[in-house]
Amino acid sequence: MNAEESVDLEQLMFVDEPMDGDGPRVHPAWLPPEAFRSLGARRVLLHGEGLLVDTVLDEVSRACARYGGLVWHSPSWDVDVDLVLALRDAAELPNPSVEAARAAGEAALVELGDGETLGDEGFVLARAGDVTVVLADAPAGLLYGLFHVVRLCAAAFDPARPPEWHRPALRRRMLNHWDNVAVHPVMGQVERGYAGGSIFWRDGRSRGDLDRVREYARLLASCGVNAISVNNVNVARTEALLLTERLGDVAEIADVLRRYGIRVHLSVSFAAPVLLGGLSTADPLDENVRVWWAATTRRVYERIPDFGGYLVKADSEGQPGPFTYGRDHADGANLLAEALAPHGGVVHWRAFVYNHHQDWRDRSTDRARAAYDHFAPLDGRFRTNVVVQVKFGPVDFQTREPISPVLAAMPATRLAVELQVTQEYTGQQRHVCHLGPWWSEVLSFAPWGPGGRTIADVVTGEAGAGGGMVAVANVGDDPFWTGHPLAQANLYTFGRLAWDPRRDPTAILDEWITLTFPPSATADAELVRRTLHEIMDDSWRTYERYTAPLGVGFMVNPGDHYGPGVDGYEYTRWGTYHFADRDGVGVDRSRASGTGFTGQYPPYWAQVYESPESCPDELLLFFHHVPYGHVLHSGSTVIQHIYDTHFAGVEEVTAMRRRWQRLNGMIDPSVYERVAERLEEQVRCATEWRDQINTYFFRKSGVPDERGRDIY
Ligand code: GCV
Repeated sequence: MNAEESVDLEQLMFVDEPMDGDGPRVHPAWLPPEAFRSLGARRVLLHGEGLLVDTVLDEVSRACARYGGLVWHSPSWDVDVDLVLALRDAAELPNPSVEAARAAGEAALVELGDGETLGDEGFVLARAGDVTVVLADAPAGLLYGLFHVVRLCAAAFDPARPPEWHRPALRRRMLNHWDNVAVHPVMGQVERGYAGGSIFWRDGRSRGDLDRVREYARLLASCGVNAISVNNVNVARTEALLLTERLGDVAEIADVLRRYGIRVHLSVSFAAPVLLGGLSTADPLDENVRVWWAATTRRVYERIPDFGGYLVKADSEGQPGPFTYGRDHADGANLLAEALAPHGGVVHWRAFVYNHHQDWRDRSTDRARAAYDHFAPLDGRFRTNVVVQVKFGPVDFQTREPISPVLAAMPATRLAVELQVTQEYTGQQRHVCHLGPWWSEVLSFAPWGPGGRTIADVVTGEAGAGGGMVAVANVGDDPFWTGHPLAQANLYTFGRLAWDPRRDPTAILDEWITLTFPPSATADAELVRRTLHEIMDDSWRTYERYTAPLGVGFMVNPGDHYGPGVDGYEYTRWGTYHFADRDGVGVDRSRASGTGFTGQYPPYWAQVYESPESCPDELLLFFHHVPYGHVLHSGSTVIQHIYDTHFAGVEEVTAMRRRWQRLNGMIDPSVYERVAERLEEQVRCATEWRDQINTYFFRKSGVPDERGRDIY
C-alpha cells in the first residue's frame, strides 16, 4: 500500500465517527474495526443474559454489521453458526449444532481444567465440527472470551485448533490514574501525564465525555484490566470531594466502566474526616473517625454498589497519614478496611513511604530502606481486605532498580506490585521504551533465590488471594491516547501480563502489533511486524544505555524528570544520590560499610548484592561505590562501560529512526508522522544524555575513552 492509498487505509483502521464531538479523531489503538473482520464475517450465536452479555452482543453486532456476519441472541434455534458464545448455566437450546458445541466446550473443560472452575472471569474455547465455542461461568468470562477470539483472528476458526482454557492468574488487574480534577499549579491536570489532559476531568470538573471513557473501557477490557482508580493518589481539596459531594461524577464513570467489567476505585485523603467531615481529628483509633468512615463508605455503596474500594498514599510526600496521631500504617489501613469490609471493598494502601526531607550530607539515611523499615514489621497486622501496594523497586520506578525487598518480607499480607506504565522516568512517551521485558524481569525475579517463588507468585498468592498487579496509567485525551502511539503497547502489555504474569513479553508485543496494524490492512505485514520488533523489543535496554548507568538511577532534571541532569538531585532533600567524585561513583548499600540495605533481602540475594564481586553489573552502582577502574563481569571497566553504552545507545536510537522510515506509506500516516516526530526528539535527547553523562564522568575521572571518541 502506498501513500496515495491512505484514505482507504483510514477507512479500514478508524471508527466511523469522531469520538470527541467535533474534536479530532481518536485513534482506535489495538481495537481498529479491521481487527474484528474475522469475527464480523461469521455467524455468531450468543447465549445467556446479563449486562456484560449485552456488551458482548453489542460488540459482535457492530462487527457483524460492518463485515457481513450474522448474530443471534438466545432464544434462537435452527440456525447454522460458526461461533457460539454461551454461559454454562443458560438453558438448553433446541439446536443440535449449538448443543454439540457446548458439549465440546464442557469436555474441554473437564480435560483441561484440572478440577478447577472457570471462575468469574475464565472461559474455555473449543471446536465442535465446524463450530467454535466459547463457554464461561459468568458474563465477564464471555467478554474476555470474545476478545480472545478477536485476538486470534482466523485462527479462532481453525478446525485443527486444540481446546484452550483461560483464567486470569490475578484477581485484580488495576490501573491507577494520577488525574487531578482541578489543574494542579505544578503537576497540571494529570500528574506525570504525557498524553494531554485527563479523559475524566477538566479544569475542576467532570468532562462528561463518557463516549471516550467507554472506548477506554473497551480497550482495557480487551487486554484484561478490571479495576481503575480515577483520581490522583495526591489528593487535594477538590479531589477529596469525590468521596462525598462529587460522588455523582464517580458514579457516572462507574456506570460506563461496569459495562466492560471494570470496577471504580477512588484515591482518598486520610484526612477526609477533618477535611470533609468537620471532625477535629482523623486518628484511626478515634471512635468518631471510625463512624464517619463507615457512614461515608455506606453512602458510596448506595450510589455505586460495585465500588471497588479506596487507594491511599499516606505519610508520603506531604500526604496526611496515621503518623500524625502516633499510629502506624496498619492502624491506618485497617480503619478504612473496616469501613469497606461489609460491602466487599478493598483498600489499596501504598508502601511508598519515605522521608522526603533528607539532608544530603547525611549518608546514613537511605531512601531505599524506607518502605521495608516501615512495613515489614507490620506483617500479619493488616485486615484481609487490605492490599499493601508496593512499588516494584525500593526507590521510584527507575529504568533499573533491584526488586523491592518488601515483596519478600510480608508473607502474612496481601501484596500488590505497582508498576509505572506512564513513562515518568523512561522517556515520558517522547521516547520509545517498551517496558514489557522489564516488567517481565520484575515478575520472574525469585527473591528467595533462583528456582524459588517469584514476584508473580507473591502477587498471585495462595489460591489467587494475592494483591494483584497495579500500574500507573499512561493515557490522556491525546488523539493517540498515550502521546507516543507506540506507548499504547505498554498499556496493552500491562493488562496482558496482569492476566498472566508468566507470559513472554515479546509474544504479547506481537499480539499488540497484529491487532494495531492488522495484516489485512497492511501491504507488507511482515515488514511492519519485523520493523516494530526491531524498534521496540530492546528499546528499554537502549533507553537504559543512554541514561543513568549501572542502576545508579535518577540523574534527571529535577521537577519534570525529563532529560539529563546528572547532579540535578545530588544536593537536594529527595534522597536520590549517586555520590560521584574524582575516584568513583555509586551508593554503598552494603551491610559491611554502607547503609545496610542489602540486609533487607532474603539470604541468597543479601549475599549476592553485598559484594561488588558478586553483584550483577546492571545494579552495581545501586549497591556499591566503586572506583572508575573497577572491572565489571563484562570485562569492561566502569568508566569504559559508561562511555561505550552511551555511544551505543545513541546509535541504536538513530537506527530506530532509520528503520521507522521504512514504514512511510505503509501504515496510517498520522501514526507514522507522530512516531517520526517523536523519534527526532528521542535522537536529540539521547544525544544530550550521551554527551552530558560522558562529559561529566570524563571530567570527574580524567580517564579518556579508550576509543578516542568525542567527549566534551
Ligand atoms: C503521585 C514519584 C512521582 C510523584 C508521584 C509519586 C508517587 O515521586 O514523581 O509525582 O506522586 O512518585 O508515587 O506517589
